[in-house]
Amino acid sequence: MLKGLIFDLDGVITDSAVYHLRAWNQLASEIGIKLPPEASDDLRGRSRMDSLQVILRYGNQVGKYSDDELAEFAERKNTAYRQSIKAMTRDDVLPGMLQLLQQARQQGLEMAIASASKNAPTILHNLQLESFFPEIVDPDSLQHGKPDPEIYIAAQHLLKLNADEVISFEDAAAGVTAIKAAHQFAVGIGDAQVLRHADYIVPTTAQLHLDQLEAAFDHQFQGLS
Ligand code: B16
Ligand code: MG
Repeated sequence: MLKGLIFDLDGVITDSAVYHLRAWNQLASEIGIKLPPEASDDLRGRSRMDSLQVILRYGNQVGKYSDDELAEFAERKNTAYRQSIKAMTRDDVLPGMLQLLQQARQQGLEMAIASASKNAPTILHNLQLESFFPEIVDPDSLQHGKPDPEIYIAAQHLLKLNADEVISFEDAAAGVTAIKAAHQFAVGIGDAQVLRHADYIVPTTAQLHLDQLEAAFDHQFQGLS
């Protein structure tokens, strides 16, 4: 039986993924790397330092910099990113998400955030969504980033639920892999090919409807029993 929903933040609740990409592109060009279009899917959902390694790989620069230099690059990107998210408001919640959250709350479903972003609390504050999410996984408490399942298992434990009692939402292939490795029901939002391992895929958040999600979840659950 469905008892909880676990949400990724960037690309699911709001489109801060575009701000991440813009800030990474800026940093990449400053160190002489031109990112190809497919980098945008590779960067989604990865932790800050993992993202930096993805960028260095694209520029054949892995191993070129000291830890201090890497930390300075990450800090530079984060400063640019934080500047972009300052102007976010309730209007930046993606279509359909507020209704989904309100309906879920009315039905008594537990909700948590499983975001790799250390900026998640700031974004939730700017979007005025803090009251929906008493439980947010602290990414600093984790050993491994997505696609490792750790963050989704941690969110499920915060909600005190079992894997077969939650639906988790992702826009990133790495995130869907993480959800499936946690044995949870995965909803992918975005490109059907990129997110093909999800249990249920929609092109945008506007196509998310709680009744349909519950029907798909129940169908899969019955199929297993
Ligand atoms: P920060 P999510 C992820 O958030 C982003 O998708 C990813 O692009 C970013 O690098 C990561 O957070 C870390 O974010 O630099 O703000 O700590 O999709 O897991 O909500
Ligand atoms: Mg995401």
